[in-house]
Amino acid sequence: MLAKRFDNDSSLPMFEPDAEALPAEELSALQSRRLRGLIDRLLAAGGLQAGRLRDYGVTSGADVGLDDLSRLPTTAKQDLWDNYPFGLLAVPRDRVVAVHGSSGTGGRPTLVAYTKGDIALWSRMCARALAAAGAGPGTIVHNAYGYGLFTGGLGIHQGAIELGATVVPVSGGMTARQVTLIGDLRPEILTCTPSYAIRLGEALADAGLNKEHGLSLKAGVFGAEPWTQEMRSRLNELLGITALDIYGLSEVIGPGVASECIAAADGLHVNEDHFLVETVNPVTGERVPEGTPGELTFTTVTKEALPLLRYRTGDIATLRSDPCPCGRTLVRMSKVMGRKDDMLVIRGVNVYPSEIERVLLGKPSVASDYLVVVDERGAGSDLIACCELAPGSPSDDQLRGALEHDLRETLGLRIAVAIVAPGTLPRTEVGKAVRVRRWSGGDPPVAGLDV
Ligand code: DLL
Repeated sequence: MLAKRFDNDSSLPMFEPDAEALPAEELSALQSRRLRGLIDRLLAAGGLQAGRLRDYGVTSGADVGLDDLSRLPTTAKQDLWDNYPFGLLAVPRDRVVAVHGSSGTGGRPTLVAYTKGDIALWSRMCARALAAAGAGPGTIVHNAYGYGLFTGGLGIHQGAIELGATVVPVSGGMTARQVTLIGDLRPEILTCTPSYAIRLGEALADAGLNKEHGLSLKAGVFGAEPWTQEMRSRLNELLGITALDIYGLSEVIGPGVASECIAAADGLHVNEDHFLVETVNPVTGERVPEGTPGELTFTTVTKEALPLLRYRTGDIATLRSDPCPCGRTLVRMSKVMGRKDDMLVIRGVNVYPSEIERVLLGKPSVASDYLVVVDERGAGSDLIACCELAPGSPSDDQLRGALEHDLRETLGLRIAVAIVAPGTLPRTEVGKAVRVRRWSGGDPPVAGLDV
């Protein structure tokens, strides 16, 4: 019975079919109603967002329709930092039942707050994602996202419980213990970052567990960092699963803003009944049409503690609204190409680390871990793509030249390739993978780098 759930069957039950497969006109009507409600709540709460709305001449939700959204003021991470920790609350402080956040670069985390209602909403969003991956009541979910302030662990945990699945709250790290638990409990769903899924897949293979022998996994729900189709192929092969993407950010709610369905595994359905999505030009802020890469911008129409109007995420993706075989009518976003602040500008050419990943992982003899070094020792910046040979691949004198050629052809940029000894590149056991390091002098960031 459970096995059938993972057969890429487009009739798989949705967690909330009434919302996930809503006809377009009903969805727009619901969104406009909720948007008006949000504007009224923001105005009533006072503070930063109310002030900005009034500056734009908005004094009531009734002033605003969905078509006006792209003309309303935006919010950004800086607003959360400036109002740290509780300055943007739209409810009294004592209605907040939990805080979460993401580690900031400058020490202080970006903190977000939840009411009981927000936690219930978040649980439903994560239950939707797990159901879209084929999980249902009783499905064992091995949850290796980190538990704590990070939203990954507890978000998926609550979603699994909401769905009635059986969650194994193993958190990140301690890989040997994870291998034992996967062997013993036989989970069908694995949830973690894609980089940790590679780590775990290699450890499972070393322990003799693979898709031919003993591995029970059917699907993976991977997110919190950018990953490519080439990484998907690797994960599918290594773990014998369908690897699916899940997207989210603390400021909007955490994981569960958008996720892929196992029926198509082709773009992430945005839960736009709760999170209105736009893509905008990252420089001008103008809305861009479907299919054009732009900065994802979300309006949280139902969140209580920390509702945000037009939150500029910094994440670049495209949107598409063609029908999906799974029957969901929700708009789909592409995989995230990268964050606008992760974009490297090298000799005038814009490059996201994920574009380099696509080329490197396109070659089966290259291992899945890689690091892009920005060599800043000279006058300008140069890139060095560091990789290792895949386990069991014979050394190949041509490989480096072939990769440099493919990188130049694909990205229009000369990028040096360094193939370093296996095990040299940094591995991520806990938290998000680090894909870029800067080298402005002194020792190279990777041992054995001889470029
Ligand atoms: O990473 C929430 C999450 C947890 C999503 C588990 C999916 C799974 P933050 O720590 O606030 O929240 O980081 C949010 O991570 O703005 C993106 O830049 C990046 N990100 C999240 N999911 C994806 C994804 C969580 N699927 C930031 N692909 C976001 C690419 C992602 N980037």
